[in-house]
Amino acid sequence: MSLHQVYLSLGANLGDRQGNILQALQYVQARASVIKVSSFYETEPVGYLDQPKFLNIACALETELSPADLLHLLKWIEKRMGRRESFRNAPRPIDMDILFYDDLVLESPDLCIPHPRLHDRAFVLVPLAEIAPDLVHPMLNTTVAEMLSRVGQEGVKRVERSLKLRLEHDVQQARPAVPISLSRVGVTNLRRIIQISDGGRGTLFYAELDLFADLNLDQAGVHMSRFSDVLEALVEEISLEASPDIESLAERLARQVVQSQQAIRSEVHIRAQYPMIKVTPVTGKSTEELYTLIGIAASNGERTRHLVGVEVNGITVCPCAQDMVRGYSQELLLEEGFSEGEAERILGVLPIASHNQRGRGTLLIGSEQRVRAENLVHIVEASMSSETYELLKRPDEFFVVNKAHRNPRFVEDVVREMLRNVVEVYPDLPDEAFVLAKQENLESIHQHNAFAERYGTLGELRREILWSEYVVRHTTLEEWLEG
Ligand code: PH2
Ligand code: MG
Ligand code: MG
Repeated sequence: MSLHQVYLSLGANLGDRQGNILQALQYVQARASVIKVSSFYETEPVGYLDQPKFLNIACALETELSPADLLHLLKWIEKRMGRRESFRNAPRPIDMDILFYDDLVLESPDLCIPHPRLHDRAFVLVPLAEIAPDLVHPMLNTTVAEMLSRVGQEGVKRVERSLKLRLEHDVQQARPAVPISLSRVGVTNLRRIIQISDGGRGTLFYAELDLFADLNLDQAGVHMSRFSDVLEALVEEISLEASPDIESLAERLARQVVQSQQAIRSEVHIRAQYPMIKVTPVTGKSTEELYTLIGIAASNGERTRHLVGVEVNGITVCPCAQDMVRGYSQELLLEEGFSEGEAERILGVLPIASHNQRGRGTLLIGSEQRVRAENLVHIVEASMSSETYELLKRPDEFFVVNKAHRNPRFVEDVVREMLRNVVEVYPDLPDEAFVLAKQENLESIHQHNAFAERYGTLGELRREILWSEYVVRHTTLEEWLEG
């Protein structure tokens, strides 16, 4: 089915004129795509003069409908919206006229295309020239702009779309009943598709965003719509040029939130679903894994700080249950007549059963220096009993089970492994950098989860791991973001 380019003129002079035109545009989209819509114009009535002023627009459509079917649809909409049969040029809640249909010329008793009076009607030509000045009339061979230059434009006035609303006082700007400042006010769980270039071409990701600003004690509310404004403007900007990484996107947003809210401080959190190709350990098959990429930023207008992080699933094996199984196996071997030494040797060689769980590790790093999220994925995976894969052929499955049972780890162990890996892998990061490592295990023998976390500056972590000094104070994420 081919698509036809159609131009319509819409007019209304009864009831809620603007509402009627918008309603008609909504109905027409049941069978056509609206490509362009002109501004709204208030126009003096032409033809039958003793009637209210009109509101007129022009729009461009794409549709598969034939001219007759399109006319049928437009008549249906007019009727659906309460238009009654009346005399020619009578006032009406909505009038929808076909101006052009491709470059078709058609003269039939109930439909003429192009519209026979369009070339001398300013209320048609002014809006049409706004969206299609170079369109050529297939019979007259002149452009819309040329036709417009030959008619008087008086009686056609561009108007802003508006509602009969009195926006006298701004409720958000009013004084609150309880004059106390708030630490964070904003929107959470805002869902968007974001674009990250990551070195190469831009890739689209599904993301959830939280945006906050602080609020001073003499203002009732933040402008919630400004958060979406900021995001919308930035999304438009990054559709031209993707952000290099999730943390710089968070940072750009944080800066713009501070400005638009006239806040002292802002904070932005982004979580995006990030696919990475992994290769299975034994059979070498490629499989796609989804990781959660995290970008966090805070700004006070002058200075901005950001973090990059990941959330990764893996498997952990319980060391404590494994130790009990080991003790039990040793008893069995001794009962079977093996010597203590033989039993030890056997238990040193064979894998030993335990219960295991799906673990979720989080690693965040805050630094001016670029840290790649992909690298953090591998650090977290290496810190659990074993990484996992979406696709596992049988030998791969055995690899995972065996690896996990040879690396039994509690949540505490996993967090400590992550920290040690970060300290040893990033000697080049400064002491002021921030690290947060967290592990949550979905226990298989309980309904509850096990949890462990450590946060602090890299300097604090180094003092403990490298110099064995006990650091009592752990710098929190909030403190680090404050700077
Ligand atoms: N429509 C008419 C007749 N006169 N005048 C204005 N200003 N706007 C219209 O849409 C209009 C008109 C017949 O459809
Ligand atoms: Mg008409
Ligand atoms: Mg009509």
